[in-house]
Amino acid sequence: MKILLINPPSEHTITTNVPKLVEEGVGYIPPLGLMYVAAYIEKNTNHQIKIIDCEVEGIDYSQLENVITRENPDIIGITALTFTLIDVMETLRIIKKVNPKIKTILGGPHVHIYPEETLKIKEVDFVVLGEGELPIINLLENINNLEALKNNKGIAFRLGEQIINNGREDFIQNLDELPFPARHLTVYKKYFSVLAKQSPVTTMFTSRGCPYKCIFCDRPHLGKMFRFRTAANVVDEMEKIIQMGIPEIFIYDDTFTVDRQRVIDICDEILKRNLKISWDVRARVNTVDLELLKKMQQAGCERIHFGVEAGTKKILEVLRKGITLDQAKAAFSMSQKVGIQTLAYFIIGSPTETKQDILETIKVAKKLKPDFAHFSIMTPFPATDLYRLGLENGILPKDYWQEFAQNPTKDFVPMLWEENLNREELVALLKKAYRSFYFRPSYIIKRLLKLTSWHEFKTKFKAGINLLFRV
Ligand code: B12
Ligand code: SF4
Repeated sequence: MKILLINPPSEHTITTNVPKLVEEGVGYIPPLGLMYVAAYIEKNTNHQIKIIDCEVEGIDYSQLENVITRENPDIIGITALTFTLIDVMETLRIIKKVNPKIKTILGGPHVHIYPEETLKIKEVDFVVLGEGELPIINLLENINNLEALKNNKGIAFRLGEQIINNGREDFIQNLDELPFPARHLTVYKKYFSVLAKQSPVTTMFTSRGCPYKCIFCDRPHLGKMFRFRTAANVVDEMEKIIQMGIPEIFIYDDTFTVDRQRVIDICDEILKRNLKISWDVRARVNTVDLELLKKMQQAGCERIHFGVEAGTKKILEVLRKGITLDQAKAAFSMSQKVGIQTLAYFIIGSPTETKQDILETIKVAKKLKPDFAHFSIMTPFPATDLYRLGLENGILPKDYWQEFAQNPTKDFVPMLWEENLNREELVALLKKAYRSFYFRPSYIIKRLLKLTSWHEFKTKFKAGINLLFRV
């Protein structure tokens, strides 16, 4: 069979209707989930498989119709985020227009949260819950024999009037058994990011699952249990990436530093093999120390993204972040000391937060002296504790995400947490946060002095101009 995996055009991503001031993902980031699924299919079956990333390949909807007609696949798989559902539906509509016999499979976080709602979309034939690697093989074996799929975990579908859904497959325990993501099936030389020092960039996952309990966060499909790959396996993948001519890696693990010894082992392995590769990670301020950071820097770690979220103890507690401001201070100052760049994330408009609290967050953001700061307005995401809390206490009047999943509309605007401040006030404070962080002469001079290449100057200059015109 011929299988096409599609990352749809990004024309209707649901936003919070808040100006997108600085976007972490300015650039194009590879569709890692699809690359994992593709690699597993390649390894375990003889089916033909191809990935189309409409975003980076510059394919719009009219061109997509031609691509599907030309490729003439039997099956098409798509990743669905709640926020990309409108684009997913547009893609599905085109697929069935080209050939109604093409079987469609959706995977990703959205379908895991809302499987039954997703199966109400008539163009969806199957949804794959949780991690896609194991269920997709069962599904491909029996795609024309629904009776045989009836008892399988991880696959949901319509059978007559009934919806068959046996829940997700057990999590993969030994992540080393997975083949490396199928980068070779993508236009891997075209991925880049404003944050990167070099291009092209790629992404990696060295672990799955985050054990922490932040109230606003949900990664439903990969679970809360931290599962990790061994250092040798991680560094083998890095070697393959270098051989492909890719000099920089974004490690997108939810929290790279959960297990200190594993981080040291990975760094030692990179150093032992003498690999020249730049990488960055997402971590928590309470999981780093000077010795660890030094080791990471020696092994090529360029940047760490830390979620600080708020500048007051009160809000950190409300968010169940499990960090203190002292830990934040220490983490940023140690990173600076060893020469690792930092990016700090902050959220404004959290439960019980006042204007005074937000002004304090802006102050703390400047005091920590990160290289970059990212501010956003609290938007309750589906299936989070925050969303449940809002529904319970009436701050959020109705289950609007479920309604959206059932009946997706282009003009949908997610609610904010307007307990003390309304949308306009929050947007004004968000703009203030960006202005006061980025447009300080001391900050601008520091950044100019840190530029190391023409590529870096060009991408960062473009992002700076963009910001200037938006705030
Ligand atoms: C990297 C990342 C990004 C990158 C790159 C996106 C990309 N092209 O992949 C950037 C920064 C661009 C980004 C942007 C956004 N992101 Co994002 N992102 C992530 C992150 C951190 C990692 C994704 C990843 O690579 N996972 C690793 C792989 C292995 O997992 P996976 O992709 O889920 O795939 C597995 C399964 O889901 C399944 N599967 C997935 N697709 C398919 C398809 C088929 C056919 C099958 C069978 C199986 C299958 O099998 C895969 C292997 O097991 C996740 C959080 C997380 N931990 O997953 C958030 C996450 C996916 N993002 C999220 C959001 C909200 C966004 C934005 C909307 C943010 C915004 N406001 O702009 C945008 C949307 C961009 C877009 N148009 O797609 C949410 C989605 C929540 C939801 N309910 O849908 C997540 C879960 C984070 C969160 N809770 O906040 N993101
Ligand atoms: S915000 Fe980060 S640390 Fe908190 S639960 Fe989510 S992934 Fe884990």
